[in-house]
Amino acid sequence: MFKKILIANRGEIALRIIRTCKEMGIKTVAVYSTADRDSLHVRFADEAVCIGPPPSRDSYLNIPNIISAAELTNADAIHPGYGFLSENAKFSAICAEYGIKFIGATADQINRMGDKASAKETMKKAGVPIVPGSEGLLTDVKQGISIANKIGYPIILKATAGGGGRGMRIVWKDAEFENAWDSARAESGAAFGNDGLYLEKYVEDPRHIEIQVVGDQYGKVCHLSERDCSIQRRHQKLVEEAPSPFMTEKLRKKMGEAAIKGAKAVKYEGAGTVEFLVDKNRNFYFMEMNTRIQVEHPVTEEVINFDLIKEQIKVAAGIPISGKNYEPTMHAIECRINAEDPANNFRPSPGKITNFHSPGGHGVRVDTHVYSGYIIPPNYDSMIAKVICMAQTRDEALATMERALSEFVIEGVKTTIPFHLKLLQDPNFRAGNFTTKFMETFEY
Ligand code: MV4
Repeated sequence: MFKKILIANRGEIALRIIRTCKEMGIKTVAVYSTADRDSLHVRFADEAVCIGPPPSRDSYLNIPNIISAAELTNADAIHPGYGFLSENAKFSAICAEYGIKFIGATADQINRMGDKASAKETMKKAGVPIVPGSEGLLTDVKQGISIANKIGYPIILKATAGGGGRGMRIVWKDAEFENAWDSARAESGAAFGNDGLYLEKYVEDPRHIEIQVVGDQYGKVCHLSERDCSIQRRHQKLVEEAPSPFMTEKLRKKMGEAAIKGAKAVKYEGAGTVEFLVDKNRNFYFMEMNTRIQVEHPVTEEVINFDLIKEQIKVAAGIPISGKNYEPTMHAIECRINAEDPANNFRPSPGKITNFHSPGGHGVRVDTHVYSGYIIPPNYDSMIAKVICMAQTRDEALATMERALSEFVIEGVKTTIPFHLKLLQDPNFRAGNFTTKFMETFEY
């Protein structure tokens, strides 16, 4: 087992990782930018190294500084958390080169899943259902229009280097194709330095349901059931839950098996997530595979009573998994609390938290790094807490969430708590009746 892990991240996920390391008897090294001097991850870790000024590219994305910090402190592994360097193939490769275990995917696995068109081909070959579309990248408008007519409109153009919705265009008819093509190409070229596009049938009004998987170093892969992440705004998830209110036992078995097949095809090692689109008839299609721990991992932890960070560390250390799959025995919902003003288009609201009282009690978990007096820097993501409520049924978990959010006091900055309280009143949300389009019409 590792003796010392460097956490190449900040905020709540850095704390989350430190907590599990402590329970496992592993020493921890925090890295921090000068904006995060007073952060809890710095205080909770056994050691801390400053890696640069506030901008991410100079600190949390600064590979030489992070590797130096690991060398200096003799860390034998690096946990990248989510975001930042967690899906950076170059960083994964450099860690390997320096004999530091990267607690995440190998450079090869990251590259194979990072290019969306080739990830889709890999999944297709493995027998995972995919949305009908172009085979690989499109060469020109003419070919695109021809394929669109074969599969039928509406279609969606996607950037192969994309994800998170950038470089995506929905096209309804031939006449719109060329404009969509030009703007998607320009957008993806500017955003990713890669303007490769592919095309697929547009699935109207789908749900976003993802399967958590874990693979070990010996080719074994299991699934740990699903999360429903359909409540999103501009490709930012707001609420996640497990199990999905749309799930059936039969569908979980099929999606779980598909996710395992896909992960095995790339000899996946570690914790990963296979994202699917699910249509109203419960047809499901591979969308993307994330090769990292995700923000919403706690909902899975709560419904199967399982520490996913501990599992990541164990498989990285070469411990084999049992191979059994997990079924949810509880219901869990997570509300992301962002320092944003929901009344003003979710505009970021950094600054000093003047008063803070965290909810608690039965069935309530709060993952956060903030406290009364904490100053939210403007440089990073605006998520300041995750409230995860769990109970035996969805209705009870919703009631617990309502109670927990109404207990939560955060003063000095605007937060998304009022938005969540309103969402909890919505009859369709309460009924589990929602798709990825929900936020387009929800009034708050
Ligand atoms: C789609 C789709 C409908 N049909 N693909 C959005 C992010 C990117 N990862 C893939 N996305 C979508 N791909 C087909 N063929 C609809 C979306 C989509 C979406 C997916 C999941 C969650 C929220 C979404 C919001 C808008 C569009």
